[in-house]
Amino acid sequence: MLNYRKFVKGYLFLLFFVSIFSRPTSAFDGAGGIIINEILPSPEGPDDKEEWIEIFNQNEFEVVLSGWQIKDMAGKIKTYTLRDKTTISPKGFLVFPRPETKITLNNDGDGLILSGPSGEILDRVKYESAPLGESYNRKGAEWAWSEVLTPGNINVFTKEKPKLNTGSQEALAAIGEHPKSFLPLFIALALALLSGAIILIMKKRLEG
Ligand SMILES: [Ca+2]
Ligand SMILES: [Ca+2]
Repeated sequence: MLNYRKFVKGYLFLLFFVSIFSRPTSAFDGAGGIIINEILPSPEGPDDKEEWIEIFNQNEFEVVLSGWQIKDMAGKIKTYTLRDKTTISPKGFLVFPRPETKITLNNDGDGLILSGPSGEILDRVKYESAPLGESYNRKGAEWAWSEVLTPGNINVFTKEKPKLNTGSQEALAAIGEHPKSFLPLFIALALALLSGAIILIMKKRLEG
């Protein structure tokens, strides 16, 4: 015979965990969902004037980016700190031109790291060589070069098969956004199963 009290205890324990893990994330709590979305390392014109970096806010809320940083990975490494109180609107874009960031995107391979105010890495991208006049675009979990440049707008792709960058995919997996989104689902499922079991047991007890 299953112990009814044990089940109730377990149920309350689970509720406790749900209350901890399913707290809504605010703009200042981890600040996930800001991604490097498109970069232009090798523009048709002069690199030192026409390179740019686009970031995108996947959230449904505005995020304040005070103290956030963008840093490149190769050659002369430069860290750009976003201006204090910089905001990015819900589902909005921000484009940082090279004259502002002073970050050089090397045409023969480089990368970018986006980090939050505490230095936590929130996104990164790497590329091996940049085709002239093409931007590197995020396409879901993948990245692809595109002849259509869309600074400040939704990315557009002109090529059928994207050149995959496994490095950036690994980095994406490490960001931790996905496990976070699966956890509440898993807990909800566990709760549903447990609730079902409790109802069955109570029903049996009532019948008995
Ligand atoms: Ca360049
Ligand atoms: Ca874009």
